[in-house]
Amino acid sequence: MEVVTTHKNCDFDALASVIAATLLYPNAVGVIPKAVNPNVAKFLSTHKTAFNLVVPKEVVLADVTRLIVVDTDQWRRIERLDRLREREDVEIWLWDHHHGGDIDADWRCQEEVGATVTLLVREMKARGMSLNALASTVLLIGLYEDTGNLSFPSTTAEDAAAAAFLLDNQADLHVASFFLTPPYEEIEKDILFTMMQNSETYQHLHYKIVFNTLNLRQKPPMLASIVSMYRKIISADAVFITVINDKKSCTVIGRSGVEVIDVGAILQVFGGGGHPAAGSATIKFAEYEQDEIRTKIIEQITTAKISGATVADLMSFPVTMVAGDTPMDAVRDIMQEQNIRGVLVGTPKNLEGIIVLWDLKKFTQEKQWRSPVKAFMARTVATIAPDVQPARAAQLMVEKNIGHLPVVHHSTVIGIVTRTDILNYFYGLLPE
Ligand SMILES: [Mn+2]
Repeated sequence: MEVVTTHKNCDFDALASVIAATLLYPNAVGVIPKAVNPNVAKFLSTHKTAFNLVVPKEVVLADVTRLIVVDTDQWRRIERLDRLREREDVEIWLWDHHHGGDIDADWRCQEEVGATVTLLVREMKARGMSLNALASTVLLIGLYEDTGNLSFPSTTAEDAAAAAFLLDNQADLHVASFFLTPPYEEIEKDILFTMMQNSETYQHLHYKIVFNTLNLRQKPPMLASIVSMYRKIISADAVFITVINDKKSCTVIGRSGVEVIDVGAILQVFGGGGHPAAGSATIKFAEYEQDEIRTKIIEQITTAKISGATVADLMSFPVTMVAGDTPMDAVRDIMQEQNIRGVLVGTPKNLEGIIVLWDLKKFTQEKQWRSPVKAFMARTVATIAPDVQPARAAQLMVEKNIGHLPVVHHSTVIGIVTRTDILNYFYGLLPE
């Protein structure tokens, strides 16, 4: 007997991947863990009979010859069928888009795409299969959920092509959006409100990390999406919400909006998992006490290597600076000669202001050109540190609507980044 299964707290990508695998391997029985996400439960309550699905305890382990695991590569996330792990007569196959787990498969298709479903769709396309509307729809829901409707940074071109294939096979977007964006209910709004009131902020470098603990009498169906929304509302770079389940355990839900804070990797330490942007872990208090969890998360964030470029890599230096009494016509000549749009006023140790080309365009009278730059410069200058990621510089430029950011280290101007530097960096363009 062949069985396909997936992780506990089964989400739509997991469910869709199980269903896709039962289509690819018609002899395989789909096994869905007891714990499924609320929107999956809602879907199954109306659609279960359409698919050949059972729960783990219905499987006669002795009869299993092949176990196909989808959407996880960790044994501890598998309900009951993890007992097949040591059985030499059972072949283990794996389809997954995570990595770093302990499932040592005999055969595997494991790649970093936005959703596991994409890998299974690839195989369907290769076999020239077509799907009915129902199967296409559930696969599309899985794909959209894991890729944020193809918008998460983990999305690949192949995910989008898989979506096209599913739409070609009559996936129904009305049904999909019904399960992808269920309406918020009163209890969910209350939780969001509670979270807004008791957050604990931790600052690491320039990142805002927010912790929150929730004691809920009832776990609302949309908790994960409330947490995502919460992160955006409070403009945190990452949030970790501890939901107390009972006296024995809690579930930590993590969400991140920055690459450097990989919540999936962080929560893996507690036996959970997920992606860089979203993850969760169920933790027993016998293993970690509540305070320890927070300390451990912070420890991991602070020790993680910040890889990739920093502002120091893209800034220009030396920086052109002029004294405050420099006449405006001289400043204009400097801008023209050096082909720059902004000039700093003062000295590296004493930044007094900034004048940009735009300020000059407002000049109407000839005598203004003879006036000193200090009469026209902006005196409040936003600056940035050299060890910050370029994304933070971009964010600051957008927030303050400015095109120049002096780079300041130990109270000294050491360089400047401009909009052009940022654009060149993000689009991989070479400097002119
Ligand atoms: Mn997935």
